[in-house]
Amino acid sequence: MINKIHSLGGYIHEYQKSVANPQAFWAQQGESFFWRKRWDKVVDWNFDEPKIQWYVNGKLNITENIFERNLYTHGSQEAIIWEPNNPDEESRTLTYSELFVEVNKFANTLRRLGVGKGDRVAIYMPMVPELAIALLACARIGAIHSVVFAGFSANALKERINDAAAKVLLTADGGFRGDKITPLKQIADEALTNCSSIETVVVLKRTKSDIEMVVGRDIWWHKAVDGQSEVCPAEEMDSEDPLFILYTSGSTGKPKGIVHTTGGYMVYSGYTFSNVFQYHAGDVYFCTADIGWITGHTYIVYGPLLAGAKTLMFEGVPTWPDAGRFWDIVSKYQVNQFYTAPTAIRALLAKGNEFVEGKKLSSLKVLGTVGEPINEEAWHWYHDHVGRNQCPIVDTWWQTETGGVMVSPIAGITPTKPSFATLPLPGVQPVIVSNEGKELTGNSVEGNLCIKYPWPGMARTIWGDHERFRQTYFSSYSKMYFTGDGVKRDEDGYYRILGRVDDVINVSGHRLGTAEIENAINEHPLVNESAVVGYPHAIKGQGIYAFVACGELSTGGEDGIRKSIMQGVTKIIGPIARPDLVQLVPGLPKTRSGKIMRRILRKVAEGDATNLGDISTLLDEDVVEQIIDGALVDV
Ligand code: 6R9
Repeated sequence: MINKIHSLGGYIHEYQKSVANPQAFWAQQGESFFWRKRWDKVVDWNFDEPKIQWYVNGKLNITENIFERNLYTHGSQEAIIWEPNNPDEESRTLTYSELFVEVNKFANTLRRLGVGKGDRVAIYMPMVPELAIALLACARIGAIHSVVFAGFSANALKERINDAAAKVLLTADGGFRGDKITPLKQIADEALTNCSSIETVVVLKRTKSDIEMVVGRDIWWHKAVDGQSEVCPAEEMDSEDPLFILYTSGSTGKPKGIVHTTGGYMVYSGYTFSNVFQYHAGDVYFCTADIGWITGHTYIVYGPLLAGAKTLMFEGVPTWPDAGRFWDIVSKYQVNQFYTAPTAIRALLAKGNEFVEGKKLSSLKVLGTVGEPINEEAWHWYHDHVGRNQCPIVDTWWQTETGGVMVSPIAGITPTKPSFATLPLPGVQPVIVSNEGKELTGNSVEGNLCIKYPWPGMARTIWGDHERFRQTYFSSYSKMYFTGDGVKRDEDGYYRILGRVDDVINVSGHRLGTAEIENAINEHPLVNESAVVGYPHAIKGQGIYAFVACGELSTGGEDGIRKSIMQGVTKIIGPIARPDLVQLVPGLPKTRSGKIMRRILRKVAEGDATNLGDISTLLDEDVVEQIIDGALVDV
């Protein structure tokens, strides 16, 4: 059993303990799990190299903690409840015992394909139970999974496969999303024309799309699994052996392969899941994220399953067949904890109340949000119309790099305030730092959010590039992890996340690096250069505004070019990175030393050209005038 907080006093007590003696605190949390060999030392760290090790020399397998540890008590209970894209298709459930069998069989399949401890397995799949099975099968045999969100393009998939030098790719013939089918295998084939490390592609039949199978490389999932043993001994892992790689965007062009390891991630995902959502045995928990993102890894798969929970996995989208789909699912399965993103709430709010009214939502006890700041209007709608004023909202702040929730209310225990992530979880020591690197103590302060002590779930490195890891997170402020977010601590000591302070934008809860999008735009043959900024968007939170300087505007005129630029980005990264607005400009505002003055572009994109700040270093003021004149938002 994972230790649970039951009261505000209990939270305060645990928090104080965790700061006074982090090692004792995390040792106590570690005790809740099954270790083949106990750790010698709880933590060994410095933020200079940086070196971060938790549960040093502990030996374990995370799947033994999900299965062997839970089977006696939970064997016949549902582990995964799966709701298909189409409400008319039959749903599926897998009990812990059934899931264990599937995981073992697939783990044996992978072993037979020559996958062993430390090998990388790339996963490009729709939201079906086999996706969760794939993750757990990798973990069972010590292979490192690298899930690539099924909305990414062939090019993005290729980059990620090559960066990790994955040996096997797991995919499907296609994926259902609303009334569309994503041709996953076809996209994978395109990616694989340039991936020399891949030896085998395992293809799950899902959409029954017409696909090509490459002889000697591709095998069907069901055929590969057929006849495999239901028993697969777990590989013994060191606490610090990598569990998975997950790519995320940063302020420079290339995506970063964030590496999470086994022991610390296990303790952190299990502890935070049980506490933040106040999960009780028997509850049905539904997180609407895709397993292609960290939220899905930690709070659809690992956290809930470690806690022996019933975790609901949904294949489809919130607005198909209509905008009541989430609420139909909540009522169908009597969901108790529901976790989604502000962008989904805003999209559903915009469709009107008729889709939520009249739905049977009385089973709901806790509502959660993640991915971006939640605006007050969305918070109140969620609270009043979905939660019917009965459910606490947990606004959970965290990142791919943090592995699990960092700042959040404990459901029903921490008093909430709309759009505040409230207080740090036990074991988390946030600090607010000025741009000059000075720690701002006390309340009513605003600055950069850093963390000054390690926690077990934190990333350990960037795959293949530890120096970039150091540089990105540990060089801005001495001896601290820098999150890239701005934050305010109000008069009550509550934290409100203000959004990114670096060149990362957050579109519908998806992190995108502006440089990554610019690189894609610049591939267009007519483009000389470009600058991308975020702008306020009613549904997506931030939209993508691209300022693009072209040479000749001959082919197809301005509209044609704008369209082909958008298509180019979709092809190179994926539809999530497609700019909402493309403004063709005569040039970009630059300083005399040739730096793009993004501040000016951000202001224009926000629709405010009144106060552009100091423009004395600007090379050519006319360019700014022309940009303002041609702006695609009201300035
Ligand atoms: C889990 C996840 C991380 C970035 C993060 C921040 C933003 C996430 C938030 C939030 C305000 C919240 N973010 N949760 N901002 N309030 N509750 O989303 O990971 O995809 O890596 O994004 O998302 O800006 O730095 P990831």
